[in-house]
Amino acid sequence: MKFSNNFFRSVFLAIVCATAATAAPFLGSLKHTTLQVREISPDLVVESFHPESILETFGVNGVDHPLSARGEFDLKDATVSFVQSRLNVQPDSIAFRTGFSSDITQHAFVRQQINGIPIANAVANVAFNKDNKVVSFGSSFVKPSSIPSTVPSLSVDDAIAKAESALSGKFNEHPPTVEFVAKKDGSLALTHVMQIQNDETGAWFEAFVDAHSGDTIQLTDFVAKITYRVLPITKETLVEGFENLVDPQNTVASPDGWHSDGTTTTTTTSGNNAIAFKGAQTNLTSESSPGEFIFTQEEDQAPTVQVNIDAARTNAFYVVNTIHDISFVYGFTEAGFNFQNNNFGKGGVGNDRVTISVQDKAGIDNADFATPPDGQSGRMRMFLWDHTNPMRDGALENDIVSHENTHGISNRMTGGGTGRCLQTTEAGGMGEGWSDAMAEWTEHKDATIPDFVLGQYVINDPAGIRSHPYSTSATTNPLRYSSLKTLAEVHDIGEVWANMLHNVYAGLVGAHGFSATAHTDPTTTGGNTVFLHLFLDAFTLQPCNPTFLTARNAWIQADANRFGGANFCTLWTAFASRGLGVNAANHNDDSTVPAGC
Ligand SMILES: [Ca+2]
Ligand SMILES: [Ca+2]
Ligand SMILES: [Ca+2]
Ligand SMILES: [Zn+2]
Repeated sequence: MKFSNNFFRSVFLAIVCATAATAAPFLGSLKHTTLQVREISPDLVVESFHPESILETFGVNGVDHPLSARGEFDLKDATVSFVQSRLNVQPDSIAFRTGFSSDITQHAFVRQQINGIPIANAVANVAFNKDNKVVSFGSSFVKPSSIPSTVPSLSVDDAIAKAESALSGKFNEHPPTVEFVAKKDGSLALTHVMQIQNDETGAWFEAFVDAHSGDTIQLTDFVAKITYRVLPITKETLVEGFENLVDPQNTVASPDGWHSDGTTTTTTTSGNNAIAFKGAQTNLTSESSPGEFIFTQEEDQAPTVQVNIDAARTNAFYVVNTIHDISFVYGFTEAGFNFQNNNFGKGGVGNDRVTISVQDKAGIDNADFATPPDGQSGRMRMFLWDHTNPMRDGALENDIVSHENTHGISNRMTGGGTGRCLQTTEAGGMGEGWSDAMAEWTEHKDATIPDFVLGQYVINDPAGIRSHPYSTSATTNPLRYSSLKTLAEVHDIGEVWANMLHNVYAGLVGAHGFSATAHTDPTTTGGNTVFLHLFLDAFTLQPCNPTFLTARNAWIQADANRFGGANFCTLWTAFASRGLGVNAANHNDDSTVPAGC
């Protein structure tokens, strides 16, 4: 069987462009897709490099791997042999990291290694269908131009001290590792890798300190923030109305409910999937009466009066648990790197429920979510918003809570639980887009496709906090793929992606109608059900640090895997309608759909 030589082409391209960057401005689209620039201080700008990732997809039937003729299928052996043959690399340069099976596919995540030391930003992911055929292959493997000594000149303690000083934070005791980092110039650096946090600012980095020079050369930023536009305050009230919901938990996803980890049962906003608190994690909301968390928000009172704090903790706890249960039945499971303390023996790493800090004092007019690797809690912080008097609480706008929570899903599912794979500007931008799109998904009530506005309650403005509503009208929302030429900020890029997904959603609901029970029943057939399946399935297929192009291709392949390609033309038509057609590239629009669509 013949294999294409995409690997060397992509490495070659990356090196050529890196060299060209010294003489001419870095090609705009590559800057978006391979770099993350963090200005830590006037003296320290860290330009983290992520080798260009490729995604190959193999349609409904998939392709063989070199061990296909064997009777027995072994995920690890099959993956290593496939990657080896595809990239023409030695088997000892491929380290199997983790794998799991969804209801329709099997997934493996590997990393490139040299002398047994992994290259942090050179990874690959392979998906197999139920017939054990390869259906997709993502890779950011590199061909290094030089390799430093594998014996650190600098001790790990010295490296930690340097990172603490450079990043104005403290080492958080998470065990450090030694890993290579592939750099923009094609060389490798040997690094000590450790997590540095600053409790005051909320910063939470994974720092890669060169084990020879002591410089901080690469960062993983675990924190994703929501941002806002400043708009005139209006008088309109947008509270949509509280309801008393009885037993909203889905016991398929949360077998012991929301207040038990199987051993300990609470009567507070603390459980297996999440803990909602204010200040210290001991400051929880307790039941108002046995079996009830009924706290009626006093809109005219400050958010900081007791009943409003309780309403905020209760609502945030409810939303995060609901998102847990929805995403669980669509594939964000224990083995799929989700957030739970007890994994009930079903794989993955536990002890990582979402911590929800309401009315967190670290910020204002914002919220954020930090996604460290599987096994460390996702950290959600909700702030107050001061556009109104009294101030408003982000924990009471479900859009905001859902948006933040979805950062945890996209960051965990892309790349197999490392939290390292939505770091480039373009991938981080899509991260914002997925978060808005998930918030929108949860709010649909029927087959109509109203324009969606995010965050109108917190700023008391029907226009919300984004530049445009998400809309099927190109007049209401003119954003297209080519908008990325002029957008550099992750939330702005996210709006382009979220608007495309709004149109994908509209196409699917137009084709299949709406399932009212899609939140709990993934076997329903409505377009909203189809959408959420593809939404989550595509995370696991796409490569580390995807682009709009590879993310789109992951959706197409996800549809091939789950629905036999039934939505091929619906998906292409929607993406192409916003410039992401067959020939789109380098942030140039194309509206072409495949032949036959
Ligand atoms: Ca977990
Ligand atoms: Ca809304
Ligand atoms: Ca809203
Ligand atoms: Zn965000």
